[in-house]
Amino acid sequence: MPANLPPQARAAERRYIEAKNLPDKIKYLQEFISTIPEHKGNEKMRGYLRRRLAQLKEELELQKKRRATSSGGGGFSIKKEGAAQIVILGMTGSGKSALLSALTKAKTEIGSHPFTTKDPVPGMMAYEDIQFQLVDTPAVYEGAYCGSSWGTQLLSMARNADGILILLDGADPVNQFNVITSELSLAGITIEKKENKIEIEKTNGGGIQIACTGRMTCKVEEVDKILKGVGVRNAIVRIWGDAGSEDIIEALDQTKMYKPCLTVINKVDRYPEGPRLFNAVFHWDAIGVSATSRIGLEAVGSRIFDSLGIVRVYTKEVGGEPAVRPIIMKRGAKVIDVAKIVHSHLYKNFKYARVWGSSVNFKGERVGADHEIADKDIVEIRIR
Ligand SMILES: Nc1nc2c(ncn2[C@@H]2O[C@H](COP(=O)(O)OP(=O)(O)O)[C@@H](O)[C@H]2O)c(=O)[nH]1
Ligand SMILES: [Mg+2]
Repeated sequence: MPANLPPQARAAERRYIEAKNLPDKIKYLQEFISTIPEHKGNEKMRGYLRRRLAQLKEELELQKKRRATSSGGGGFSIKKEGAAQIVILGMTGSGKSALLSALTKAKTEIGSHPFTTKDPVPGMMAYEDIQFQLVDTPAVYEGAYCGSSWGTQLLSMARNADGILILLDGADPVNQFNVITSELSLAGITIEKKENKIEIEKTNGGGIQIACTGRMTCKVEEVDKILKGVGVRNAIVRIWGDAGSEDIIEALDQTKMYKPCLTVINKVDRYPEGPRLFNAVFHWDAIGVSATSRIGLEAVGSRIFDSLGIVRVYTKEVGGEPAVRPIIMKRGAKVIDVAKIVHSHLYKNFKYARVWGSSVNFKGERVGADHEIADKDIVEIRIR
């Protein structure tokens, strides 16, 4: 492992990680690679960085193309409505349009010939007391990320969405999942929540502390150097599973965008073994449905809700009834975050809150600003 990178490589690495735009990222990554001494111990690192460089270059091309096409108008854009916008991604014939029809009132064409759907079509799907906006789209195809037609627009729509629903044909779920996730990856989108693997929490002192549940494939001093290189002197680095220096750099490099994702395997009426085929290959959560035979559809709403990592909060005034419509917040949000969203006055003068729901032990329990709310909590904020 590159334990002894020369200072100019460290400096280039730092500029690379801190770069705010793609051309700079590419420039500094090239510089970084060229300053890493060529010996055997560095090969894995260089290999990883070269692949990353190729990806960044492709992304830049994509951006240029997008700009060129958007000036001519005609880019896909669907105004967001409801609690979240979920873009349905799938290959042609997987049943995207059939799924939208089954779950919403939207009118969309279901075809027996490929590429029936030419433009995105939104529809609202009710889940308990909220609604999700599902968007039916033209098919993903191999090479979509650099495609000249709708491919790039489709993937940029996925970037803008709150979540993705990957729809796989039960006849061929493994191959389709591979194609779709690799197109997403090439377009800079990841559906794996990386924060779960490595978390870097800056602290005020104590140096660099590492907590790793697996095996470190590089020396602790190496992690130390990488972090110091980007100006982080004190931090707790939590790592789930095995990790090496490449993973640390990747964790610091935020150019890949995470999107919550629900994977759905369609046509279980005809291919009941689809989910089993899929699960034999991927350790990845997926549900089986049939859009046309209406099998398994009741699970879709709650699974979308779970994958988004959101909670519903109902605010309440003293002596009043809870609001009918919930506020949608990120899981992990605290009472003070609710106050901030509702009104700056409540936030500035926050004293305590009373909470009804599963996050407290008894109804109307008094809690402080840092109390973490749970889904369906009712919150009454008291001010000074
Ligand atoms: N057997 C079966 N066929 C389905 C199902 N869902 C869709 N289809 C059929 O698959 C074909 C393609 O569906 P469509 O919704 O147009 O696919 P899209 O290209 O992904 O929008 C149509 O002939 C549908 O009737 C399903 O759950 N079971
Ligand atoms: Mg369609």
